[in-house]
Amino acid sequence: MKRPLSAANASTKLSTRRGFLLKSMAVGAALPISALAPTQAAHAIGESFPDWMKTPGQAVNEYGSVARYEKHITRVKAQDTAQTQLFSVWHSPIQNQPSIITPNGLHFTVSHNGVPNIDPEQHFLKIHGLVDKPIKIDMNTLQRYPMVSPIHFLECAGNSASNAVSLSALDLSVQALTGQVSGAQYTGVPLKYLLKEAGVKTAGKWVIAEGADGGSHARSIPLSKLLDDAFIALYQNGERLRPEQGYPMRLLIPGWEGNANVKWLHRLEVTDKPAYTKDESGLYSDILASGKIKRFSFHMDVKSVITQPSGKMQLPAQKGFYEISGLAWSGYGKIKQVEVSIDEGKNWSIATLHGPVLSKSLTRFSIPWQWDGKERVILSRATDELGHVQPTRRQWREQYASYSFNHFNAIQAWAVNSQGTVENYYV
Ligand SMILES: Nc1nc2c(c(=O)[nH]1)N[C@H]1C(S)=C(S)[C@@H](COP(=O)(O)O)O[C@H]1N2
Ligand SMILES: [Mo]
Repeated sequence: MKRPLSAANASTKLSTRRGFLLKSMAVGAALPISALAPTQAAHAIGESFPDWMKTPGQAVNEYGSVARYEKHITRVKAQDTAQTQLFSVWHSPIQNQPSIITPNGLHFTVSHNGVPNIDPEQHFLKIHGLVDKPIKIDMNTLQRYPMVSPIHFLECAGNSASNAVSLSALDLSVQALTGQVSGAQYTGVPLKYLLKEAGVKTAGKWVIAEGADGGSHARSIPLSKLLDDAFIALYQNGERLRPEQGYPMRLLIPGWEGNANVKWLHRLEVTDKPAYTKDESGLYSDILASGKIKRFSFHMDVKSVITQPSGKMQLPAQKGFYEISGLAWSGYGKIKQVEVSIDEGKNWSIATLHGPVLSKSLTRFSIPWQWDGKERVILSRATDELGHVQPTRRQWREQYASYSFNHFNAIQAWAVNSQGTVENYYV
């Protein structure tokens, strides 16, 4: 990452992309060794050959795994939640994710009653209630329906909760603070096909979705959303859902809070009103500043976070070139713009969005930065295609009771001190 930088060049401003490209081209042109074959090049620079160039490699396994040098990149358990084997919350290492897709083994996960071990041969999906013809579908039959394959983010409503309620900014990594979000390409059956087959009666307005885990996790979803873009996911990133993600099937409700995306789905009951289940009237509801409770807050709001550099990181040099990069998403649609500030929000520059920029999906952004070695507070602010803009932490907290923690989407600030240490910071 480090690039040569003369003192005269040092600037507190974000450097222009063009300037950066010109500089890196000049560096490349000065390396004639790139023109030589690898073995000749090793001789030319006086290096001996490492073992792997002199011995045969290993055999391939049936199912691949990450390189042994990358095994330290893992999910971590949430630090701010009382956890048991049953209620468990694990965060994705988003600081190591330079992409809109999270590898399946690193997807964040929240389970309220452990991970059930479901035999797909014995698993059915029932659709009943206010329908003309109740249906019961087994996995083999479900596989024969037409499927869609969109890319979406999934985020727990409680993501970043400690930034919402902790009065001082906790010195934690972006993974610990905001790792309850992941991105994946799902493949599954649109719910409109199944609901049409069952024939929803005119009185039907809501659907109660229930999981087959021991606690029967259940949520009420407006019928209109299920007929719009919701689907039953069977695959995630090209393989069958992992047990933690709801194998053999889960509800996928694009852009809506994680909790409504019922895993291990086994029952959809069409009703005329919501059921007010435990999860929609307790833990996952928002308490307003007035003390009133919002009944439903399904959408995940527009949000972004700089993942490089981010909390607990140490910049490798005292000053010089860095690329600031991160992820943005909105439960309402596409990300339109991400702005980055390196002076605590006084000035903002527009970051590059790296495509594909998809609706209700993670979107990667980046911007080059010439760090002058002085203390800096860096922030990112996302805007979605409907014009929603990330609020400041103060603006966010004004809406809610001081102890309300769900749906926190305020601007995340990182303080970079003159030693290059990066820390969580409130603006
Ligand atoms: N059946 C069932 N579905 C569930 C849950 C659960 O405990 N049981 N947890 C919910 C919560 S709180 C979230 S944030 C998402 C997490 O999905 P993931 O584990 O695939 O990331 O699943 C939701 N669906
Ligand atoms: Mo959640």
